[in-house]
Amino acid sequence: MTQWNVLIADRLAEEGQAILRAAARVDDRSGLSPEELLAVIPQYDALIVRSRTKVTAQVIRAATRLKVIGRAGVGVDNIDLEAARAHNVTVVNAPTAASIAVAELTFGLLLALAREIPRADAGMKAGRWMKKELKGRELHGKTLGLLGLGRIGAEVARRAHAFGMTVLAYDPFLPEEVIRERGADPADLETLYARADFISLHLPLTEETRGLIDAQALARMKDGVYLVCAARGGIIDEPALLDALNGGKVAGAALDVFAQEPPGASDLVRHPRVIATPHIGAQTAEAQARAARDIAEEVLAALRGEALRWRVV
Ligand code: 9EZ
Repeated sequence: MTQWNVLIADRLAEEGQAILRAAARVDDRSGLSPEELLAVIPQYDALIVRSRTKVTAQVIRAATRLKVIGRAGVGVDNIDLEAARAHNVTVVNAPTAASIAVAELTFGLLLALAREIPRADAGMKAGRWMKKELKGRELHGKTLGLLGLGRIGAEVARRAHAFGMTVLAYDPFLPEEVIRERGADPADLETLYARADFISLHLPLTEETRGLIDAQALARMKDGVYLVCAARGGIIDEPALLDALNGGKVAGAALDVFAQEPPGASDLVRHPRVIATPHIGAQTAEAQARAARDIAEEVLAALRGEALRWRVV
């Protein structure tokens, strides 16, 4: 009986490695260089990566035994999908593993904005008691506008209800009844911008959504709106957001993702009313373990020729 050889090219949580080892020969070579990958890839039936390893057309051409590439997470922009298709290599990902982690970070950012928790802490660490300067706002009674109501947006909506918020959602890919089932009132973009006190983005970056939050969109929002983005860099036009912060239209913004990552100490990141985090949405022990488990199961299913939950190619 021939055994499958599986190459793990980026750090994968132990939960996933155990599932793979029960069914295949597994080499954990996380951190290997592009040259090393090219040299060893001909031996493998399956390749598992996160976002670090670039799976180029050259790698796929050299991969004469390769049947499946698994991405332990959502984004597959580090994999040449055209080359995979041309060489009959299946590509699978683990798109749902981080939904709770991202929804919880979103709430952390909403609360951090409303109560200025980072500024309060920075003051304390500098020996200052900023009590009088720290008058926040409550989420209770406010309207949260969600752009995108997929798995993450729906989890955010549930949590918003627990905080006593009214939840509006715009998602052109969902029927109104599904938006209602997920706990939000359907709204068109204009209405959402006009009514929301807090706006959070939960949509993918596509040709249609790149720069969706531009100067025009910002101008339609309420004065003093708070923005949260833990979705993808590039959805927000960052220079337009900086102008809207400086002009007083936007009261505060919390950003986990950036058009360029890392963004460095940009004017936006350093802005006193911006809270910035280094793309930590999926960075929980639980989400990483779930992504590893999901991708291990999906890659084995592909090797066995079974039905796939998350085929990309
Ligand atoms: C676009 C979207 C949501 C959206 C949601 C999904 C591809 N796509 N685009 C604009 N799944 C809100 C505003």
